[in-house]
Amino acid sequence: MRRGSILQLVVIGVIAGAIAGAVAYFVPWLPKPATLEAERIDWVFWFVTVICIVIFALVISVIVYSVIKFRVAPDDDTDGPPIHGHTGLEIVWTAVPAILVTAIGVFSAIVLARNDALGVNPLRIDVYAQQFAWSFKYPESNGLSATELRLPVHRSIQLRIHSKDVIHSFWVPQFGQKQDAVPGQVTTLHITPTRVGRFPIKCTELCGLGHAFMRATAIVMPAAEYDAWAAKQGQAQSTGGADAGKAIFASNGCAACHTLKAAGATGKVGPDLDRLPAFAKGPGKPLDAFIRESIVKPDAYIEKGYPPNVMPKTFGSSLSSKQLDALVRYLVASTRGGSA
Ligand code: HEC
Ligand SMILES: [Cu+2]
Repeated sequence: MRRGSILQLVVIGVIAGAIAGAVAYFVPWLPKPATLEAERIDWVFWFVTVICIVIFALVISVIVYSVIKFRVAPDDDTDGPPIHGHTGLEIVWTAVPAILVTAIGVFSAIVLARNDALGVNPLRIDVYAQQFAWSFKYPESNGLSATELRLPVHRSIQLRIHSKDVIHSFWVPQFGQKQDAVPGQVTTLHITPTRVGRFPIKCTELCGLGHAFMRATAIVMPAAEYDAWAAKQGQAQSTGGADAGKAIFASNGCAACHTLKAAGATGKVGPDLDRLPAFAKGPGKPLDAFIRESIVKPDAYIEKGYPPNVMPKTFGSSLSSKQLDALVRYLVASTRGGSA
């Protein structure tokens, strides 16, 4: 082959590689990682991407060069010369991909093994998925329950994922991994958050009509702040006193949908809870029994003018019976006071 032809091949290849490289690098295909595990996964992506770009450049240069160089004249109807295989070339194009694919496999296996390895003193948190809401329980903080996932930064965390009904999937794009929530089985996901911030939690397995709304928020906090929060909330929720109900109300998202003066809540999606004593007359139940049923089985009685299937059905399982007692007591006390 002439030196001029090789130079042309190289120039075409470099241009194709530069364009593909720019598309890979400058388009924000993936969110900025927020865990060590996501950073490692990003390295795997880059390793594979670079290999692909090199091969792409090689193929494009040969194609473009051939299309230009070996183009037949419009009136040329003759057959091309008969060509037999080229053993050397065949060995190369079999061996090189075999090596590359093996390298990708080894790289991925190393990343998987390291990502799954729990660090020292891992924090274990239970994640509950249920049509169509997430809830979280912190066994190390007195069974503290919440509807936002608070996490300390730079700590090895094992999420134990449960489903109460159908298959869901836990996904925080910035954490880089998805994990199915399978009924009757506990799946795990290991993460080590690397930066403080708020990240969306999405269900990424079509699980029914409300699937698109099955969202929650992960909040990565400085370690000291997390410890303070967990200690305070865990303590408050487990005392069973007046503060317990208030703390449970605050950390389980009730305020987003309900108005309750005592809690400073102004949500408008569901009924105004300050009017619970009047609402209880609807089904004709004692106030505490009515409140308990409304929380555990929201669809047992639907308040007129409010939508069914909106209030999460998870509280019956995500709150311990002690927490539920405290919450009911709190609502009874604060609404009786307000309406008397
Ligand atoms: C996503 C919005 C949402 C959240 C979060 C939510 N609720 Fe509700 N809630 C509703 C809606 C809508 C209704 C009315 C439909 C019904 O009766 O099920 C309702 C009904 C109720 C009722 C019965 C009121 C009545 O008059 O029938 C109670 C009590 C209640 N919620 C308490 C709570 C508590 C306590 C929490 C937090 C642990 C909570 N809710 C969280 C939306 C929500
Ligand atoms: Cu789901």
